[in-house]
Amino acid sequence: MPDRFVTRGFVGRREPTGSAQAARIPPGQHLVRDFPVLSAGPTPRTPLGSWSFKIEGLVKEPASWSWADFLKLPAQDFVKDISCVTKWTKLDTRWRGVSVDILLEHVELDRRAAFVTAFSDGGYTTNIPLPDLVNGQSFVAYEYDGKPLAPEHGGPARLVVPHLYFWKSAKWVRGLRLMERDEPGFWESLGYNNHGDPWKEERYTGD
Ligand SMILES: Nc1nc2c(c(=O)[nH]1)N[C@H]1C(S)=C(S)[C@@H](COP(=O)(O)O)O[C@H]1N2
Ligand SMILES: [Mo]
Repeated sequence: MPDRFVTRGFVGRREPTGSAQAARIPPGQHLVRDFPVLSAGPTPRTPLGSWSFKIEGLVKEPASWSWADFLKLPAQDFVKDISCVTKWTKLDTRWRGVSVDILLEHVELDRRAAFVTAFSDGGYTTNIPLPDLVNGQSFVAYEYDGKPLAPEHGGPARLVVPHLYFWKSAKWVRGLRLMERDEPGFWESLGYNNHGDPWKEERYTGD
């Protein structure tokens, strides 16, 4: 980072680190430029040939895609800011993947469906209210920064729910289960907040 060796006053056209950027950092968070890895266990390595993505639970018929079928779904590029409850925020992360809206078009939701549990290889789960996943708010990503998503960051595919703390963005995600009631996932059972909005600092149970 050569910028560090230049007196700030002389870096004329550099993007100001002042108000515009600061306004994008949720309370209690600090900016990082690297991409930390936070995994509760070992990185699972499911061969793509046995990978699938499922939508199950309160749907008329479950949906399931193989890796090859998943790649045929309409994909989009997303540029999003992400915030981890351990207090780092990273701006303008670049992803490619499939909007959860597109995935849900393939199922008929039961009218009782109100919450979602995302489930992953390795047994990780996280719970998210259905309204927080729809209308362009979340996607299943398989590329990061123009390259296949690295295994330590959740590759081959991970959920990304950028407006909630990053523990809601399940790495190695294998499906979404529609449910009537909210059911705490892995971190939520260990004292983290059921919802996790960084702008409201919903870090722990009871925040
Ligand atoms: N399957 C799975 N997903 C996970 C985790 C995990 O341990 N296992 N950690 C969560 C947490 S706490 C964070 S902050 C982010 C970290 O993602 P990263 O390692 O790509 O930065 O992934 C989330 N998703
Ligand atoms: Mo985290």
